[in-house]
Amino acid sequence: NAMFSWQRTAYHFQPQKNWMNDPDGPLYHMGWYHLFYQYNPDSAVWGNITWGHAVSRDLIHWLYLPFAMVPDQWYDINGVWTGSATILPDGKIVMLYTGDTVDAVQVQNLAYPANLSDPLLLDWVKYPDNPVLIPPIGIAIDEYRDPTTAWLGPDGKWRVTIGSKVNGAGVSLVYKTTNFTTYELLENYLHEVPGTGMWECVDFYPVAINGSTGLDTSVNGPGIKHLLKASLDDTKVDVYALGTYFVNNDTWVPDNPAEDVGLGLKYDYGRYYASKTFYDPKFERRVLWGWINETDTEYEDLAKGWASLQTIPRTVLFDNKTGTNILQWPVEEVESLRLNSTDFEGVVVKPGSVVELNIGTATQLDIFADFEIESLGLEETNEANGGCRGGAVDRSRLGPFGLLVIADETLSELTPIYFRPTNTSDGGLQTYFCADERRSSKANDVFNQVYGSQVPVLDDEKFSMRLLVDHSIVESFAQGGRTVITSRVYPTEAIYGAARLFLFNNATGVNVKATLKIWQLNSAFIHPFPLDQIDTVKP
Ligand code: DQQ
Repeated sequence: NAMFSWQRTAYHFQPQKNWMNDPDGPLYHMGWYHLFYQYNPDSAVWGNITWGHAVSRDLIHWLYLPFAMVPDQWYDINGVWTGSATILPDGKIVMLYTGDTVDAVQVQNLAYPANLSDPLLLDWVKYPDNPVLIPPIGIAIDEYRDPTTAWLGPDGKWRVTIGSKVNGAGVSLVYKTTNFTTYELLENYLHEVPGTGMWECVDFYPVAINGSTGLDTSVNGPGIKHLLKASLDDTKVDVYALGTYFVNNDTWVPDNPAEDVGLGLKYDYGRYYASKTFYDPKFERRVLWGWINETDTEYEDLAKGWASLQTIPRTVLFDNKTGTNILQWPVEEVESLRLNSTDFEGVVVKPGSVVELNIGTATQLDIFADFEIESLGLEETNEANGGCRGGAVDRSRLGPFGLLVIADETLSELTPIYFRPTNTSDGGLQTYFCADERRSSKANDVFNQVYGSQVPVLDDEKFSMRLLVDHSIVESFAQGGRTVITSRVYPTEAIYGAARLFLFNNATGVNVKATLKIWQLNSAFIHPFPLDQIDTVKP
């Protein structure tokens, strides 16, 4: 539908048409990255869930393949739901996924590639004795889904964890297996957090405390923390915590109980859900996929004929400067889209002003921006930090300041991405990183709010952000990826050649000095695989 064509993106993964949700079973095999995804072949709203399938050499350019799995068995006829891949030491691939049965019971099923020597993994076989797991006693039949990638314990047995809910608490059940067809349920949960509700799409993996590489899922030992992530069904956010995994009884304990899973950090403070990581052996990194859900209405999604996107994949590393969070960063391959760049050195933005950055078209950008604040010598005020809530117009002594993206010349539409620091009583700073989407669209049936959270800014650091702008999406990374916000916006004026980029400073007591490097980004190649060439693909 041409009416909404400007809302399609140029380098984010999305199907040609219809509905997509969670990323499923991402993996690397014989030179190709595989992405499967929850897909409705028939409509732009959720339903008939099938596994879409696409492959890429570089995580940026994609080729759509025929569906990997469709709902065609009694144990998944209501949907081939979310699952994860495990690569065994001998190279075999095991896919575990949730099926919604003919009676709407959530069960876990096993599938594997028909031909492991096919780089495209075109054909998938469902294990004839599926399901391999059914809801155990005490677990509701509709609260038992999304098996993780398995990891190998010191006893030679694999572990898989599956999210659920018990008495309002989010829990993660643990099973042991040697063959992926028969399983033993452990007495303990991997972890449980009261009041957090149903845990969907649990993810569990090690991160190195010191080191710049990611770890394969079974790696354990000294110098390693484990990250536990859950997607909270009640509030539709992806929450995580870092902690210690005790192999003796397969339990996990958070470093800081006050910041336990669901009580502390989010992967992303914007529109983002049902994420999943995989280990990429090619570049020894852990790569995170996440689903960007819509904030317009179903009616509009049906009218435009499609809904939802995936983020640019992100590498995940432990932040050893703060010791309390991970760093997320767009995979390096996105840089292959870079065209010409423009530098701005020390642009001064006075209190209450806006400065246009003349870069031409501003719809496909990779922006690096550093900000320093210069006090105007006004009296210190001891103002409370309202955080992001008041939006970009909520003026205080030190902020907000940042960028106005996907804005039109008259600023009738704009999305401010900004920092809002406040002095603390001990003389330090507390900084929020925010995205104010309330003026991002003139369309009146779009759900708009201010998103964001605190971000640690260390003493020797400038305020720094990186933004990936792609027509109707902004992925914003503060301080090297400590705090991340994905914005899904629906401009009606700030489209194509009319989109502009500005600096703004709404602080009352500081000048802001901004230094930027901005690349125009090319579009990615995302097309159906040429089917006449499918049989000739070499690794
Ligand atoms: N989406 C899948 C479920 C999962 C949910 C169904 C999360 O397996 O729990 O499409 O978005």
